[in-house]
Amino acid sequence: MESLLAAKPLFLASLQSGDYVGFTFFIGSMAMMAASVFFFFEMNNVEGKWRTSLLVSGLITFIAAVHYYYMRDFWIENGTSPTELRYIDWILTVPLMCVEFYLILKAFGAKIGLLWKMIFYSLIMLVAGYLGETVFRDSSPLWGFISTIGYVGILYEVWFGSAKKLADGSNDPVLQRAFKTLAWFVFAGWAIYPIGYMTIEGSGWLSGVLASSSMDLIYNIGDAVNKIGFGLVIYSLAVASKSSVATA
Ligand SMILES: *C/C=C(C)/C=C/C=C(C)/C=C/C1=C(C)CCCC1(C)C
Repeated sequence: MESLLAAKPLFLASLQSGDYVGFTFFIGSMAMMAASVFFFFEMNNVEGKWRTSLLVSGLITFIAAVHYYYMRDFWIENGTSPTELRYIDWILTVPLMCVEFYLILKAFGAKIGLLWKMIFYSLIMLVAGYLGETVFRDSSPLWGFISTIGYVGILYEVWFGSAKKLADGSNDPVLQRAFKTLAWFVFAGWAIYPIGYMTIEGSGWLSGVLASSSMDLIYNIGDAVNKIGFGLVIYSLAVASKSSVATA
């Protein structure tokens, strides 16, 4: 019995004061969990056509909550980046964010091809980023560049491409406002991640300027802003469109 207790890892006890990255892993896992509960429960308070969008918002934060739970422990135990868990999370949640764009534009003629195109760009972005952080660490700028091509593809879709055109053609000011906010999240919110990536020790452009431990701090901030913020925009859209129907 005693040896069993001794073998149990006491992660909570080992969060050191001054471990700010560790703090953000704990805050992140709790915030993602709370956001999921919020989105799941609020599904009942929005009009039928918005329920799937809210469900997807909740799934995004829920998938992140589970990964943060593991990443937290990984960080406490090793003091290094949980790169694999991070990218497994992103490879699930980023395509789901593309699904959000597709869902809100579906009523205005979005085709499934748009969704696949955005998912394809996400895969280029994330696979190249993963390779640059792991196997090809010494040439991380090159892989960061390839990753950025995927990122720019998504940016193009939501700022100038077919997604943008569908939103413009919708004649729905509530949708247009929400779409614009989401497009800003992709432009400014997602741009947080490459900054984290550039802290890769040795080859990263910011290596020596920022400590390499700031990578996880930056990624954690990015995830909180983007996953919870993005979901809240969808939620506001659902609520606003309900009241605009009621007052019409
Ligand atoms: C919830 C997770 C999200 C929204 C993750 C987004 C991740 C990115 C936008 C990552 C982008 C990267 C680049 C554009 C270049 C360097 C490598 C990455 C993968 C950090």
